[in-house]
Amino acid sequence: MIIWQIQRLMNSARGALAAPSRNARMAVVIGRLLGIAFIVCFGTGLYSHFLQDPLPWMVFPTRPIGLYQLSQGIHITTGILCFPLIFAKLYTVFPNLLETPPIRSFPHFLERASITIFVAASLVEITIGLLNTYQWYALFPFPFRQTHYALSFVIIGSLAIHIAIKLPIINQFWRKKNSYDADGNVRPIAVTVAAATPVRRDEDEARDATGGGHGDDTVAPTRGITGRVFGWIDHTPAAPPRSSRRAFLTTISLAGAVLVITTAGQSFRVLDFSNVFGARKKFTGPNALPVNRTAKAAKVEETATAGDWALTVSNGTATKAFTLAQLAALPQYRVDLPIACVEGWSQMASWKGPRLRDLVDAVGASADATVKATSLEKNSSYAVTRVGPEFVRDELTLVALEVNGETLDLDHGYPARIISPGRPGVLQTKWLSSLEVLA
Ligand SMILES: Nc1nc2c(c(=O)[nH]1)N[C@H]1C(S)=C(S)[C@@H](COP(=O)(O)O)O[C@H]1N2
Ligand SMILES: [Mo]
Repeated sequence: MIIWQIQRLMNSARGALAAPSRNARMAVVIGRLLGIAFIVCFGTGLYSHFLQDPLPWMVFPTRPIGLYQLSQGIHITTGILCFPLIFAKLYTVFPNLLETPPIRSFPHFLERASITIFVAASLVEITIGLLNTYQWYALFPFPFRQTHYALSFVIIGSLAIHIAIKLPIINQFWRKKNSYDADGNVRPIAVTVAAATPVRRDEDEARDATGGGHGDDTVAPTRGITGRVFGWIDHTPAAPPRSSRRAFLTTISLAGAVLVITTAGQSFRVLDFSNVFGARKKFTGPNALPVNRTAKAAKVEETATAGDWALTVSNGTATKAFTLAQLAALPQYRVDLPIACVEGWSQMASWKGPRLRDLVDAVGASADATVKATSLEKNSSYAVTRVGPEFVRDELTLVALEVNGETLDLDHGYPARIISPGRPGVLQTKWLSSLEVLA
């Protein structure tokens, strides 16, 4: 029968793909790491998302000042680490793609569908995330943040289904001592549920071919083609060399370490020296600070340097305009706060200027007022931000006029910009034009 022939072909392909690191224990070991990475990315991603798109009742911590910087640094670094982990995991389970028959039952269909969605969504997610750190937004024709956010739920949902389905295998191979026999061979999968489709061995097929009778259909697990109930085929060849399993893990760890060492310096200062692939390099740029969007790109060169620039501060009908000289004549504060970009790079800087709360109090803002900050920049999603009361009232939130002991460079938001603790860089509006107190 043609089906059996295809099946035999697939089986021999699986046999050919067998490798010491392609076994259930390895899948669980890598899967655990990947699971942790996904959950960390999901949590830090949600935090970043809601800071930018808060639900009405949300209030955010303003201390420690580096909280967002840390959270986003972890988000990006863990996301980058997902690349070697996902490829390792795919390598480990790859022969299972050739499983035959492709779909045996409804649960089996669910299992394969959820894995397909999970793998596809994950690869898209980490790829667009990585491209985003290099600001290659133009490469994809959909809004980055909304897509990245929506996909994360697809991933977490299909991950939950995947884990639920694989629980018996995860459980069996969770601990090292349950995973190997005395010789260091990976134990076969314990098939605990009667198979919906009887497991057939090659001998059975051979007998079929020669017209022989059927053997016992309920076969005890044997290495090579068993464990079908939950879709796992153990691809370990007869004597799996422990050393090559170790070599596999070492390779992945090395790949991960190299990626982290060469990129995480954009987020973590200790690794600044080895940051060669990170999208940003610390302490480069005007005022010894990287620039995310230049004044030229934002088309504010003229308006920001106009002699009649003034910051309009309003609360209903009460309006005051502050010239640069008037802003500089207010009580000045110096604060150390990081710019922490959603794209992962961050840098500490020393800012100076009046407090935001002093400015809005001059027009009678209430203690729980939200402030809308508007930039001179037009037609940009970064041009307007809402500053929640926890940030407006914070003594560290400034309308900065200086950074690192110098007048703000035009590219850093001259004449004035918002700087506040614990918020993403994208909300630290540059080239301020007005502050409006919202009721
Ligand atoms: N008006 C305006 N403000 C802006 C931006 C912008 O494009 N336009 N970019 C934001 C982003 S994404 C970041 S990370 C910070 C970077 O500040 P810097 O360029 O001074 O380092 O500014 C923020 N403020
Ligand atoms: Mo940013």
